[in-house]
Amino acid sequence: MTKTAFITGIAGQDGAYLAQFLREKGYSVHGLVRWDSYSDPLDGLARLDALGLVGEDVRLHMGDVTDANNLNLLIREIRPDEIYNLAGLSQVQVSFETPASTLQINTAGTLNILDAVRVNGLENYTRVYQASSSEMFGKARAPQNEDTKMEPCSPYGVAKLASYHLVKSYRESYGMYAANGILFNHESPLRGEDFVTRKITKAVAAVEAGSNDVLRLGNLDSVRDWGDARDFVAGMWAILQRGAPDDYVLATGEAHSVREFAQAAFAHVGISLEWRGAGVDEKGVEVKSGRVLVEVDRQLFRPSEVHHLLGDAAKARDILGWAPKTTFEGLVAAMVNADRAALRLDGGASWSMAG
Ligand code: F7E
Repeated sequence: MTKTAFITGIAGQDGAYLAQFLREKGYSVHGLVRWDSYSDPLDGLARLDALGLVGEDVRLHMGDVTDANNLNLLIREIRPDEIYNLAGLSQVQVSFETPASTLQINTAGTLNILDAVRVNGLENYTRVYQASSSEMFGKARAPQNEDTKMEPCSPYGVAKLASYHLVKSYRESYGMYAANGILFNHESPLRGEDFVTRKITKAVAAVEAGSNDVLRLGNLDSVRDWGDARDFVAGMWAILQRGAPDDYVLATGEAHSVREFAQAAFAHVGISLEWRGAGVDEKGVEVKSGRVLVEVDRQLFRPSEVHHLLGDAAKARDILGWAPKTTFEGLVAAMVNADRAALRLDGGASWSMAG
């Protein structure tokens, strides 16, 4: 029988790849899209478009996770077998500037979904996946797994941690199949340009094409466990296929600094970088020409930073049989190559270092 999935945040990186993955598995896919994605479909739905998911492939519904009534009616109408709650404010830096709306979207939004399932009497029918995040670990020592004490240090991390507990609470109180995927950073060519990986790969492609701009970054020492979003959406699905709900870390188990990511991305286009100076005066310099390609910008530092994220996904490997396929080098290469191709397509006309 055809299964039905409902994805909130379907217009985002993970939503688009998950929709593609589920369509390939024969699911009927419904997605929640905010009005601004609808009103500017060229921009808002660009990722679904890029994956060829148009027309009949996904049924899009206008709405918002903060609108409980809207969600309630949609979930009653769709009666999904599986809900993937991927909607949310995903930029940690922005969450410091808009903490109240971050909690509204990333916590109350989750509550609205869980409650819509409950009040519609679907608690024994609909399975709920919650996009929890490694940002919840905050200051906790690496490596982190499901048993690590969580010490979030951003409004984003706090909001996600509250949602994580709501999921556990609904699972225990109402017997719902509700599960957390605690995902470490996962990237792709569809990543937004304000995340550090995509900002770097876009800049590298531009430098190769002749741009004279300097790439300005914040904390180069920050260490992240970066995986490929396409591997991770398969893990989200696997989390909902077990006999009983549980929470799982998804991560690659390999960590690199922002500095290393930038170095690897430039190396991919044949530019060898060396680092000179320290702190805010540190610069990434092209070995061959002595030209400065990377500078540190104090404005891009966060009020409080998660310094070292490195995931231990042994539980997902042992129980779900999940393991990422893409290597760090493979991810960097895929992202740089996609940005090179995009630049060739638009002739470099719309490129800018901003973001
Ligand atoms: O930052 C540093 C920055 O914004 C990574 C989201 O998907 O993963 C993501 O959150 C690191 C941070 O991702 C720049 O300070 C340096 O230490 O790419 P990011 P994130 O904050 O780790 C988690 C798991 C999520 O759940 C989130 O939704 O890079 N960094 N220079 C910079 N970061 C940005 N954005 N821009 C810079 O110029």
